[in-house]
Formats: sequence, C-alpha cells, structure tokens
Amino acid sequence: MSEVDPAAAPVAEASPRCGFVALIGAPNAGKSTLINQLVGTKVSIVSRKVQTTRALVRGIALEGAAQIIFVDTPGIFAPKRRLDRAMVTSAWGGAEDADAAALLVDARKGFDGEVDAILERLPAIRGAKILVLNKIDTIEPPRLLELADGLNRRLAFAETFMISALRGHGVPLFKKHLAGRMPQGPWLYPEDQISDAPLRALAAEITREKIFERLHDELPYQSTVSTEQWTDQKDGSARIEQTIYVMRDGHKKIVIGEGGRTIKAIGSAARKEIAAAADQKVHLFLFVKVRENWADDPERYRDMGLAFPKD
Ligand SMILES: Nc1nc2c(ncn2[C@@H]2O[C@H](COP(=O)(O)OP(=O)(O)OP(=O)(O)O)[C@@H](O)[C@H]2O)c(=O)[nH]1
Ligand SMILES: [Mg+2]
Repeated sequence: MSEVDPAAAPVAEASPRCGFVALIGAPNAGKSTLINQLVGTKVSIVSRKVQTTRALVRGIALEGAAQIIFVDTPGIFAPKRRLDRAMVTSAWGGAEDADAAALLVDARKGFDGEVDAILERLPAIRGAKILVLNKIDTIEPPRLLELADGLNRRLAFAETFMISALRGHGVPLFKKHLAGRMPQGPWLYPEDQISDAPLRALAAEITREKIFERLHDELPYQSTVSTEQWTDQKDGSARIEQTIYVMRDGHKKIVIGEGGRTIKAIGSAARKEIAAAADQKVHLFLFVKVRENWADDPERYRDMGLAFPKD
C-alpha cells in the first residue's frame, strides 16, 4: 500500500507548557475534592466541615503537552484567630503567584457574603480569573445560569465552568481549557510526580482527616497532627510515629475514646491509607498530647507549612 496511514505519521511534538493554577473559594466550596479529581488521586484531604485545608497543597496534572500545577488553598473567610489569619493569608498568597486563579463557588449556597468578599479582592490578582460553579449535581439548571450571570455581572470572568467535583462532571473540559492557558516552558516536575508534599506531611493530613471523620462534632478543629518519625525498616515496611496535638485534657479523652477504641479506629483507617499512598507496609503509632496553646506555637505552624502571624 502506498498510502500513508495518518495515525502512524510523525506528529510535530507540541512545545511544552507549564504553569500554576490556584483553586480559591469560601470554606467547603469543594476545592480539595476538585484538586484530587484533577490529579486523579488524593493529594488533599476533604471533609464535610469548613476549614479543612490549612496550608497550600500542590497537585500536579498532565494534559497534552502541558504540566499544570494546581494549588489547593485554605478557604477564604473573615479571619479571627491567629490560625485563621495564617490560613487566609496563605490562600491569597497562593492565588497571587498563579498564572490563573479559579474561583470555586458552591452552587447550592449561591452568591453570598463570603463570595462577595472574595470578589472584592479578586481584581488585584494578576492571573486570569476563571469562575467555577461547583456541586451542580445539587441544583436545577435554570438556577445555575442565573448564578453564573449574577457573578459575571459583578466581575467579568475570562471563562465560566459548571462542574461537579465530586462526580467528575465537567472536570476534563476545565482541565483542557487550563492547559491551553499555561505559558510555554519546560515542565517543573518529573512526569510521574503528582504532588510536591513530602509523604510524611500527607501522612499527617490523612490522620487529621480520619480524626475529622470520626469526631467532627466533638472536636471542631482543635487538633493538629505531626509526623515525628518515619523509619524505613529492613523488611521494606515503615515505622511511623505521629503526635496528635489537642488543646484540652477533655479533648484527649475524646480522641482516645473508651478503652482506646476511637484512637484505634483512627489509627487503623489512617494506616491503610498511608500504606496505599506510600506503597509500602506501615506500622503506625499514634500519641496524643495536650498543648493548650498549640494554635499559638510557631513550631506547629512550621509543621503545617504556614507562616506564623506575629499577632
Ligand atoms: N454534592 C456535592 N458535594 C461536593 C462536591 N464537591 C465537593 N463536595 C463536598 O463538599 C464538602 C467539602 O469539600 P472539600 O473539598 O473539603 O471543600 P474545600 O473547599 O476544600 O473546603 P476547605 O478546605 O475547608 O476550604 C465535602 O463533603 C465534599 O464531599 C460536588 O460536586 N457535589
Ligand atoms: Mg480543602
């Protein structure tokens, strides 16, 4: 056959692109759910509670010739306490450095005061501003269009997407669009890297998620987790020691539970997930310590990857 098979013909290599996309929004908008969906695996923890994410989490995705580094940020709200201020400062910092900022809005909640406060500050951000209406599985299409319209009247977004981060609807299209927006340049990370967070940080976050899941009513957000030791053993397994810091003696009792039942359940759920993330057998040891003012302790902020606000 003399004809050339077009599928077999050499294609000119598209030149590589690489850039940063910040996911910002009010607490609970679904930013972490979306970054996990974009990357294809869990890089950031998720919960039903607000203020789950505390520091910037980067997840890396490939789309054609583009490497897109997504930055999951803490939810933006009116901060009161020191930890709140550190989280919100970190969120805006992540948006300022990005090539594009995607504002996630919970479509069920709609255009409320929290979203309005973010829109107020958004024009100061240098990158392209993209609106993402999330949780479209929860509302009717006419309301969705109304919401998109109202938000675009308030700020002219470069683009509007409607997605369900939980189910994945609309996510591939969103990712494809972003790939085209990334500046030309070499990839910053190896092809198979999906996160820049060290495993010990992800391991601490996984345990914090398990605490959230079990104790969301009793322990709003009075705890933090540090991975103190990670020892790779001769048999290929890892021995990991983590400390859960709580603020009160009563909280320590809650985390441990009757006869140690709660901490056992937290440890077993966390161990399984850490083992899967690390791709090795894991022996996990959890300790609970009372540190009345961990939320005012600079070292805990360093642990979390947050700058310590002076006041
Ligand atoms: N129905 C529905 N629920 C969603 C969707 N996306 C996220 N959620 C839920 O919304 C809740 C919050 O999700 P997260 O991803 O933790 O939200 P976040 O914006 O990262 O929250 P913070 O880190 O606290 O700022 C979780 O219970 C998710 O399962 C969606 O598309 N549809
Ligand atoms: Mg989050």
